[in-house]
Amino acid sequence: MQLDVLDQELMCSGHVGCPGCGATIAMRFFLKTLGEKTVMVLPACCWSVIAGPYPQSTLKIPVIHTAFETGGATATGVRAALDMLGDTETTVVTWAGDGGTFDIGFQALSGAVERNEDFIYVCYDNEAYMNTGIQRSSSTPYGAWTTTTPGTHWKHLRKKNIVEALVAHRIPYAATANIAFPEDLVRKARKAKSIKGSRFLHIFASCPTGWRIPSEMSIKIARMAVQTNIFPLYEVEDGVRYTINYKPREYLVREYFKLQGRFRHLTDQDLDAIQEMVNEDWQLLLRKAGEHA
Ligand SMILES: Cc1ncc(C[n+]2csc(CCOP(=O)(O)OP(=O)(O)O)c2C)c(N)n1
Ligand code: SF4
Repeated sequence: MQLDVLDQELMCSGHVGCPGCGATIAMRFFLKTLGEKTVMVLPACCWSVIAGPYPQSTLKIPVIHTAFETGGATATGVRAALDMLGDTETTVVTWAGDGGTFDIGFQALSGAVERNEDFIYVCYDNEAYMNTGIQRSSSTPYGAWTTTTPGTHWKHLRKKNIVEALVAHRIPYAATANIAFPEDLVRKARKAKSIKGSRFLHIFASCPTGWRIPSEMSIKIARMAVQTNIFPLYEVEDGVRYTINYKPREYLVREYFKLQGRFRHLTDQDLDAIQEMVNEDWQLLLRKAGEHA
């Protein structure tokens, strides 16, 4: 399939992300789709650094660097200011990591979407607080090593289901996307842009540095997250209408886990337990979408 995106690049070369950084790939596709009439709010995260030091910027759109916990509130203010100016064309976007979304920015995000503020919130999910040295977040998956879940204290809790938390607010549009499925990502970014009110995109973005993987494995591993049902591709409209966008061919989760240093310590028994959790979550999603296994 040919990728139907604009030829324009709104992200220049020369960014300072690590080689193979999924967060940079996500940004490139997203901005190509959104276009130049976009204002981006960036709470503290890797992207605060990737974009480059002021006055330089790898992004050819206006960017507001803001405090870690304020992504939802800052976007609300930017939208209100644009409305005062009579600007109805510009799209306001918050672009935040999982720490800034699942944990520390959740209050501002929840408040903003409960008011159905008119903006797109994108969480690029690398499954830990990477910018400050790989600390565990509530997005870190069961089984993962991080610097705050070291040795035998690897994370023994499941990843928070952030899309379901947003769906509970009954926002007009919530969806998952993945850097290894660019056509799907572009379609969802375009759809989000066309809708008014609060929209949420949860983009799976591999992090070679924090996941202890070679940079050239970034896309393969992101693809496997979908193929194993660890990160299903789906969308939810108005908090009720579920559509599953991709039906995987039952790869085993251990194939995904064994490629990553952050899961190296897991035993066969641990992997069996994780497989059961993934199967359970998939069955639940099928039921919500009104589908059968
Ligand atoms: C209130 C507050 N606490 C802590 C920090 C330090 N800090 C800056 S970026 C960051 C990690 C961000 O993690 P995440 O949102 O997952 O994005 P990532 O770095 O993984 O891209 C932290 C802890 C901060 N800037 N503000
Ligand atoms: S630490 Fe991870 S998310 Fe941050 S720039 Fe490097 S690869 Fe990207």
